[in-house]
Amino acid sequence: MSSNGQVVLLAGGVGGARLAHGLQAHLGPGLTVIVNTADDVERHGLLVSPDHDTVMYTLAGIDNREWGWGLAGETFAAADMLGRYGEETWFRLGDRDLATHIVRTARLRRGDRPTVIARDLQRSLGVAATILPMSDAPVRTEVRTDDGWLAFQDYFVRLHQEPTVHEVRFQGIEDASATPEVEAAIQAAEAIVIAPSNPFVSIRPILDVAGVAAAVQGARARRVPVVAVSGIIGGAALKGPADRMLVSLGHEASALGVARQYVGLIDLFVLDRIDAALEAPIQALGMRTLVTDTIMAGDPGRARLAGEILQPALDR
Ligand code: FO1
Repeated sequence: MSSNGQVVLLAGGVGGARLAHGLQAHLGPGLTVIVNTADDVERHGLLVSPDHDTVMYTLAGIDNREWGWGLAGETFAAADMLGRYGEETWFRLGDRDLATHIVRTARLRRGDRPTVIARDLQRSLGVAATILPMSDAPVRTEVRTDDGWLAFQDYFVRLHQEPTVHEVRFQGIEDASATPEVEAAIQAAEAIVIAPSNPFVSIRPILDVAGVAAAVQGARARRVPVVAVSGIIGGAALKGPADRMLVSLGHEASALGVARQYVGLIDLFVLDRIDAALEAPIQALGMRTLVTDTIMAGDPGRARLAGEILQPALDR
């Protein structure tokens, strides 16, 4: 495995952050994470960028491993005070996390680009890899439920992912384009990895940003391997609603159902040993397979899976 390789990871929150952490252990600054920003939300006048921040805190080693979001040892004194003022606090912003949103929002108001602000936040926390927002333009995921269209965090946090999702749309996607940094990272990549994140609400918005899917296809044309990792194991998502979304959006809740979302885009699909029986039908979609233990237990588990993915991807 090459340790100098430039690798790009397309990622959402928790699953993406764990794999990013494992990849960073091998690649250090050779890793660039292109992160979903369609989960972003305004709370109390501040812009919160959950997937970016989950990846950033994880790569800085200060993430809250119990929750899968936010900071270790976090407190909520400010949220409690906001509640006393009658503010809605179902989306809980921790005291230390608030500092990130205050700096981000103040700099946005001064006219700085989200990509530059994100890079400066990461540098302040000593993150070795680079985390790039998928676009500098605002994109917001909405899901259609029996009660109509809902903003993503209303569905995800306020309603605990309970409503059935019939449709997904990305407000603002028509005006979003890949930044020069995103294009340059994909151009320089020796391998592109799609994290075990939700294909519909974490990976799709990244691919739908103008220029991203085309850049990935351009990389494939240069024989750069594109690898996706299944976030569905034994028919269930490790975290989040991906398994239920697969079904309600008309697909199969399995690694095969995930692989079908990436037909024509990837060369290698990584699935769990539990799903080994799906290897042949996945190969029939026109992709190679790697069957391994995809559950990333602790730091060693993250680095192990990352190493197993990098081996076939970089040793061509
Ligand atoms: N998730 C929750 O389940 N409850 C919360 O109160 C919550 C607050 C929150 C604050 C900042 C942040 O960056 C993330 C936060 N998340 C919370 C997680 C977030 O909703 C998810 O990570 C996603 O957007 C799905 O990837």
